[in-house]
Amino acid sequence: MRIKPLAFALTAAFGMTLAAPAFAQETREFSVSTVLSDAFPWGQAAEKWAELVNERSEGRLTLKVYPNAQLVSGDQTREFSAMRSGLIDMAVASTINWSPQVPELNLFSLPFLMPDEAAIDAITQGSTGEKIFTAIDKKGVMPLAWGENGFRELSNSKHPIDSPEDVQGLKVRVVGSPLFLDTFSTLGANPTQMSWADAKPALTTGAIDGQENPLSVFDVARVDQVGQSYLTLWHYMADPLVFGVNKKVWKSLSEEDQTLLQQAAIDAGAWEIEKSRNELDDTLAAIKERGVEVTELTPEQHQAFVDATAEVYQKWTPRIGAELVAEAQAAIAAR
Ligand code: X2X
Repeated sequence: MRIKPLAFALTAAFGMTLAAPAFAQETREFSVSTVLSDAFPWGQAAEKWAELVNERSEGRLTLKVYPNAQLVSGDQTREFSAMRSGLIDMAVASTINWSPQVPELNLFSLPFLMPDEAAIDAITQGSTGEKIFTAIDKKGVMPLAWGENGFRELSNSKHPIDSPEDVQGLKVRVVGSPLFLDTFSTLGANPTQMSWADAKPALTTGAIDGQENPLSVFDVARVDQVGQSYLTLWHYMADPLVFGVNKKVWKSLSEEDQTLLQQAAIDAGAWEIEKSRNELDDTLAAIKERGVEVTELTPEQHQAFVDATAEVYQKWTPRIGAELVAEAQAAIAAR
């Protein structure tokens, strides 16, 4: 965070009598961390936030976006800690990357909890979402709004996947909390945890066989070019994005600027969610066009994956909070 003494310089130059209220306010710049750049919807969400804040504050507040998790040297699961300690002012972050520090965020990673977009909204836009924000707040970061990375689909370099048996023995890259290791181990895969920065090189060398990410990430990062020829649309989970602010930074803002910052985050998040959902069909068409073999599951095939991963709930429901999980399930059922 930098405070530019512009107001004082101008005041001095023009004399005290010309010190209009606009000049009396300092200009400030804040860092915003993201994992993906503005080539992806995720980075675009952060840039939109920056643009709205700059416009609405008439240039007083500047958000500078640092993509590729560079503020934590690519180690995306350290982002939350870095935000809490003040190394990072703000972030647009995946629930996956913050889940090691905020157990409640593992809710979204429970396999096959959310069947569709309305189910995501039923959680984030309702009382469950509020409770999750309270949990983030208690852990030391001020959450402001939701965005979306998207439903994560499974790709690999070996063969088409339409049953749990097909996943057996595959080396799959995952990130986040150990929940992901459990999901893939339960399916008989060989999951290995690594950052996104390390994933593409590992796919290129064949050190790993597969990965899971939203279609937009698969498409823009050209994951097909590193041998990922098979893609299964299993929608096993979706990671929302959270717009968040370091607590000290938040408290240093006037009430008006807090409102401005939060409203801009809400607007940027809503804009990005709509945009990324609208782009899905075209993205899938582009992926198919490039020769990727895309597998869609029949209801029976889908159910086989649901059954095969059911035990993840037994282990993780107590860690996430039984009440929270039940509330989310009820909200989804009532959507
Ligand atoms: O690392 C990933 O897979 C990514 C880019 O989707 C996240 O940051 C969760």
